[in-house]
Amino acid sequence: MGKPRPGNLLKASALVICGLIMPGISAAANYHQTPEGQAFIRTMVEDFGFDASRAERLLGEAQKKDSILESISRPAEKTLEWHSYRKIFIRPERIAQGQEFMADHADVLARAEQAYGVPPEVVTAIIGVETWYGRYMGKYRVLDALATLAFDYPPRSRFFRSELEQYLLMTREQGLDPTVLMGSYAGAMGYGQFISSSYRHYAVDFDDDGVVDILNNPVDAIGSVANYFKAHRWQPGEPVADLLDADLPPGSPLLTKGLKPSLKVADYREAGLPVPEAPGSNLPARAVRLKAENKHELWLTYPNFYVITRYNHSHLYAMAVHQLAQALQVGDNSAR
Ligand SMILES: [Ca+2]
Repeated sequence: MGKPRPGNLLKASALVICGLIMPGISAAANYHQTPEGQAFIRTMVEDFGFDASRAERLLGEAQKKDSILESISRPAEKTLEWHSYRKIFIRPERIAQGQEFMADHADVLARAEQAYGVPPEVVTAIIGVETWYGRYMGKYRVLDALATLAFDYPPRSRFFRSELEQYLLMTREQGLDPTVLMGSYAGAMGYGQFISSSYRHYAVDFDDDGVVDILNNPVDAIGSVANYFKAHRWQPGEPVADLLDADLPPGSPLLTKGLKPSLKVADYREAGLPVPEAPGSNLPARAVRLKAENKHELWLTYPNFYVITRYNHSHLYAMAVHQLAQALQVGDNSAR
């Protein structure tokens, strides 16, 4: 990302989980022989000290995947209404397996909360939405995904060339083989589906074994997701969102544009909306209207909701994470 955006990738995992994506036709692309590929190799050599023949060999190994180009143009967040999107994520199996994940990793999740201030159910919900708790971390080679998008997808080629560059740097730093790591169609990796730049910026060695491994090591993955949230200003103890027993007409000035809250809780209270007592008047807030089965739901969302959208720039995504986290927490409480 010019700015890191692991969650871009989320879009990928949602579809993978739906079983909509199959790795399809691939072809030797000979990216190392194209002018763009040659320029990329020069950058790796001149700016980052890569060996020219190694950079050339890596790029030459990358395969073009047509299915990746098909997938990137139709992310679930842009094609589904809330009630359909919700069904992908808020379902009994995903809640039950999330509770298992929380029980299996209770100590690590508690340590992550202590270190980064992010509750166990929120970290678990992210990993649950992204990869079904590590069960589906992507079926494409990251090298193929990033090269295909870097060199055969003009609308975002600049971004993906940068991610490919970050990927080669990250694998070098961590001593990982860039030809074997697997990820989503957009190159997102591991339990929390970090893209390369986020891997380099936010992933942490949470078990202190000297390697940052969010693909095979759930301890590093948990610490890394929590660190990402802290870095994007998750506020411990602050609310995420409240469902209001009210509606607003489409086009109301209280339904502000943009994901970032631009009004305050007080503005919604003054407009007569039944906002719960807890959120402070000065807390930034944004009303979000979602299409349920037979009606609309009106939610008041707060800065922590916005933080979830830093993982994937979609309010549907953030609401799915929030509701899954709540479901996990309810189960956790009832088990005590
Ligand atoms: Ca580690």
